[in-house]
Amino acid sequence: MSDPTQLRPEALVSSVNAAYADFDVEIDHVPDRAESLETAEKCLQELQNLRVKYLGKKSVLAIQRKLIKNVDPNRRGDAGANIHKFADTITQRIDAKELRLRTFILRARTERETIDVTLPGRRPRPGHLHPITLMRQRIEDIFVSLGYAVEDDREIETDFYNFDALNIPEGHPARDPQDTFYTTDGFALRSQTSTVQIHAMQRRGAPVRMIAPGRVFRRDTPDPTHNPMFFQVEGLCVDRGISMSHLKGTVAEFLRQMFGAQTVTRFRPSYFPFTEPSAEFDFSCFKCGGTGCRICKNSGWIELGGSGMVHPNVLRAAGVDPEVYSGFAFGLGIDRMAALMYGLDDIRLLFENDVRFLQQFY
Ligand code: 2NL
Repeated sequence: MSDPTQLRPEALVSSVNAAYADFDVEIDHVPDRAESLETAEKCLQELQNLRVKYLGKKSVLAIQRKLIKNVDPNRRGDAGANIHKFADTITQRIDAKELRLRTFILRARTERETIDVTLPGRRPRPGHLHPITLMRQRIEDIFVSLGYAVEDDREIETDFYNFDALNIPEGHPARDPQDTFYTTDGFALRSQTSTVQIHAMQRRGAPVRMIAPGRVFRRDTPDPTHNPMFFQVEGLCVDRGISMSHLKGTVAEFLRQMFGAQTVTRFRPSYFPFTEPSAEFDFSCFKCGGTGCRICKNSGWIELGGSGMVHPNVLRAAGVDPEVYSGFAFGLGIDRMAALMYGLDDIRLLFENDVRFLQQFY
């Protein structure tokens, strides 16, 4: 008579066979070949899950293996062999797939890390100087070659340096807050770089030959030819016996070096509070040579700046004796000159800092 606690080996075999049938379906769902490293890694994880599910501690196989002790000792052999056979087959099939996947992953990783040394290098994109800086340096180079020093100073000034020392009287329209930027505590943003030259004359005394390039500020409404901040260069030459002819010769030489040896310069009488006499200067058009074109608006001449003999009051304010020394001075707009040279129809483009624009000029 059979013991009711004894298990029939057939029951054991059939549950193992059923579990293996499931495994058979599941393992076939894991592809042998992956199309990418990522899918291959996912398949590897799936294989790991199958290993746990079919061979792990809670797998049918493990449970059945424990139940073997309930089978009649004489009939354990077949059931045990069956469990062994499936454990081996499952292990082998998972191992085989895993090996293929691991080989693929290794190759894919190596391929991904390969550097193609025959590829052309990435071209570095070095920056370049701003067109106004380039223009300023060209101007500086010319004047340095003529024996001038380049001076720089503060951009925020007292009324003395911005107006009084320049012989600009109280009540002059340039002092109007409509024209000049003032800080709340009464300082002015310099409206010309003459301020630098006053400081330099006070410091160095006469004789002096210098240029002062830099930012200046005027309360203009922006338009194609105006910007409330722009760049100016002023020149100053003070010594014994300096005359208007030195001024004309210097400006003419500067313009020849700038625009070519054929350049002709002309002076027209004008008025500035800080010079007497005063003159504005024009040069023959560098495009048409004087016959008339779009650049010179058909006049053959291009207006560039102002100049004159330094007013005695200005020399005195800077501590230089006008009875001993005389001097000439001039001023011109750097951005206006850059706009001319590069054919820009709007100087504000120079201050927008759009690299697509700036890259065209260097
Ligand atoms: C212009 C006119 C000018 C000066 C600037 C100057 C400087 C000193 C003394 C006397 Cl320290 N004058 N500078 C003289 C005449 C004209 O600039 O049209 N600038 C854009």
